[in-house]
Amino acid sequence: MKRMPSANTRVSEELFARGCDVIPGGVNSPVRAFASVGLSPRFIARGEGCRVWDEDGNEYIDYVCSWGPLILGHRHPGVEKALHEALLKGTTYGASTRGEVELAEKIAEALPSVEMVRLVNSGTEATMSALRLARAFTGRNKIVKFAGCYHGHHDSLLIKAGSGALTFGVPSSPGVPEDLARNTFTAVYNDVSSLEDVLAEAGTDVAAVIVEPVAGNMGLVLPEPGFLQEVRRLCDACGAVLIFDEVISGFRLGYGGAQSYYDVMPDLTCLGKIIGGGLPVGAYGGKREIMRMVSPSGPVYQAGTLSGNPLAVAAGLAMLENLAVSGFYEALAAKTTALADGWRQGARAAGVPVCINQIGSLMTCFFLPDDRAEGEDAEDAEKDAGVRDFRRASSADTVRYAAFFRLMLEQGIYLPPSQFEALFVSAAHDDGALARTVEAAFKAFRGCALQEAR
Ligand code: KE4
Repeated sequence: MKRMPSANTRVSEELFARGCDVIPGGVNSPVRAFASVGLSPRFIARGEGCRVWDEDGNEYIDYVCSWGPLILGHRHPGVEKALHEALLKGTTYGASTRGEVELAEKIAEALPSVEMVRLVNSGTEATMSALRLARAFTGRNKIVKFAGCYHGHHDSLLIKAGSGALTFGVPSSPGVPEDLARNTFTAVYNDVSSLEDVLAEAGTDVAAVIVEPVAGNMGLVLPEPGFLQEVRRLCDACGAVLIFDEVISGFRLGYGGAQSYYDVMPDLTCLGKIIGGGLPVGAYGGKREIMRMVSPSGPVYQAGTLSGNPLAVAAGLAMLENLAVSGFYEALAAKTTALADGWRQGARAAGVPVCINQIGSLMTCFFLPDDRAEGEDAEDAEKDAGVRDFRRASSADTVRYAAFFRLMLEQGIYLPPSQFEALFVSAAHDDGALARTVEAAFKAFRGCALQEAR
């Protein structure tokens, strides 16, 4: 999409130009490039509470929050204090530390299905390791994922549904071997019969089914009532390991993650983001009988120079300590519900058809294609639209989302630069920031409608 010029971004644009010379796409993770919103990316200089400032001094209310880790906002005093104290002792030892044991204990205590945990350095490492472990534990090769769910960038999961009748996978990225892709099957999120068909097709060789219990990577899509319970039942029936990828939902949806929220217990859970308090951490954990197969207690090899890094562990422990507070999640959910309701009112007032999915402090505003029946108003469109799977999510109007994003950014509201991401609310988003955001949304929805009318 053409990059639109915008005022007062000279330093960000200079840095982006320099970055493009030495870093692929000028960024260290693709979504940061702002490609789908037609702007030059903002280079962030600092954050504080619910706000960030870019290199040109522009201030924004931040709803990316580093894609999830910063549930307490930027520079939380407790997290910062813990980091300072850890730093005074050193940065890394390549040896075990007290903090790693304490963080593993806290995770096992919080997540009902987790008896043992291994710390790694990213969500990708967590899901990659969990799949290897599931294959070793079952002695099987095939895995099943769901279209629209993202589990990091390792080969076995950069797969999309194959064409034609067979649903075995094809690579969704060059560099992924075809014959590896054939081991990955793709089902439809929220469609139990599609999972039944895929499992029937994959036969008795399915090692694992991996799912985001609350899907955050096609935009936010919630599990329909009973869906997760059926996934659990079908895994039990075929002997596959059920892996919950809770990299987003872990400690986000509640202190016990999605597995507690929906009361569905996976065999393995993958974590990241929040448990590192803003530093690089991932984790995978689950039943003892499975986890003890991981080296050195078992034959499944997995290792990491900085796994359980003392700084990241200190930040993670401080983060979790501040989350295990009565009423914390309820307050966060209430803030986000108010934000979602305000946006719905703004969209309705402007006659822009949207579907806003929200759970806890996660939210996505899907801009619906304007294929409403003649005379159907925005409210009906939202009601009957319901974005509940990848097909519906991927039909969202990304051009209109980009227009909305730009209009919000101009008003100092920094949203995820992609229609297919979730927006994150933190405890640092106070009523003033939320009210400002709703006010800006009313203007941005009106702006979208006016742009369309031209
Ligand atoms: P990382 O390797 O990026 O730490 O985690 C991969 C991952 C695994 N599972 C889920 C459910 C995830 O959402 C992610 C990563 N999330 C994206 C945002 N949707 C990270 C942002 C980015 O890629 O820059």
